[in-house]
Amino acid sequence: MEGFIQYTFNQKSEAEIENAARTFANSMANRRSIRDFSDRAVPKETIELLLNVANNAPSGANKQPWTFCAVQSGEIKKQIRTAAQLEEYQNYHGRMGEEWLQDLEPLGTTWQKPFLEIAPWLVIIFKKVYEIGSEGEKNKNYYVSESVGIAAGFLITAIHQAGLVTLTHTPSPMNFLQSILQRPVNEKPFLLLPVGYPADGALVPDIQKKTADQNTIWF
Ligand code: IYR
Repeated sequence: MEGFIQYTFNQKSEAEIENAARTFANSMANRRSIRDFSDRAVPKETIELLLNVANNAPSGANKQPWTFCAVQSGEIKKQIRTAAQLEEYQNYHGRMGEEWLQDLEPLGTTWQKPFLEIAPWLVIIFKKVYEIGSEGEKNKNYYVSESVGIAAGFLITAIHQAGLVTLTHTPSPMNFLQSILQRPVNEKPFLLLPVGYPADGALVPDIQKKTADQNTIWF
């Protein structure tokens, strides 16, 4: 059929599939959001490979409505930390409200974000609300937040599988990322992921997740 090619399906046995699913589920159950980073370097090539995973995510009409900014520059990381902390200070001192602050208490978060300078890489994902064509015209993207959310999930998974750690950080509001990283008007900041190694002895909150069966209804 014109415009189609054969899919190369890697056929496994049922036992292999169950094994692979179990191994992967166990590995992913070990993933944690890390806020205490080491400054140990991660090669650019590794970040490139991880971004390849995210970039191959499915997206509405295959438009890939995202831009990844991979920041290693100490100068830019410092600018991002300063701007993020200015916003977060406001969040933690009134903007979030009591209920929100209480919900965050078990996570031990504060307005201070040292990981924005310490982590060797910051990956900032922008969503492209629309495309700007070669004549400056607006072209449509579809299901933009869903698509970019899926790509972000791929990236978080890839980071963990590679043996590195990250944090889904959403400084709020995060328009400052658009100006610091000089992104055009059709791109809006979506998520910031510091990527690297945990600090020696890094702690994570002792919190539990509901089990999948608590969140699943079978029909
Ligand atoms: N953006 C703030 C607050 C925050 C909000 C949620 I929802 C979290 O799960 C964690 C933090 C911050 O980054 O501290």
